[in-house]
Amino acid sequence: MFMRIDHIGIACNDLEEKIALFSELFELEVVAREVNEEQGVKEAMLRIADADGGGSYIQLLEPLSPDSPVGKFLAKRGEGVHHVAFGVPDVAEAMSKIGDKGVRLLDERPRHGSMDSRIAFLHPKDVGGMLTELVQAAKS
Ligand code: V0V
Ligand code: CO
Repeated sequence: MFMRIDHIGIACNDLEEKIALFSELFELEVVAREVNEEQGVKEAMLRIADADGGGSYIQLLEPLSPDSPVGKFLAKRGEGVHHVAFGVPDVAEAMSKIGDKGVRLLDERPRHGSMDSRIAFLHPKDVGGMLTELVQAAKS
């Protein structure tokens, strides 16, 4: 299956503080910011690279509430890597192919993601302990 790394999601207590840290350390540019109520996050995308099939990013995530996925993660594990997102050409097709292999899909259908992408999550327990996101980037 064609895949690339679209982004690494990092759980943060303070989004602005971590934007300052990552942009200073690695000279990354913030290319998008969004509040995603459905996912319970306030997030920022910092560009690592551009490519024809879609770029790659660090995604910094601050929870909107303690009972959201990122809020619970922070309470349990503290700040750090929260998920890895694979870029795929067609998220619905990737969901069905991976679902057929017995991996639990956390979404029945694709959801709205950062920068108008379409996203779906796979259960971490079925992917070696890694919360995995599938991303179909918006057409540019
Ligand atoms: C939980 N677990 C993880 C994990 N979160 N393992 C690895 N990475 C993570 N991030 C483990 C946890 O330690 C438990 O293992 C087990 O999975 C079940 O977790 P839980 O605490 O009982 O359950 P919840 O209620 O915390 O749910 C966990 C899941 C939930 C993964 C099901 O967080 C979820 O549905 N996430 C998908 C949505 C999401 O994360 N959205 C925020 C990013 P033990 O202790 O039983 O061994 S939004 C985003 O990326 C956007 C918008 C974008 O990219 O555009
Ligand atoms: Co993400």
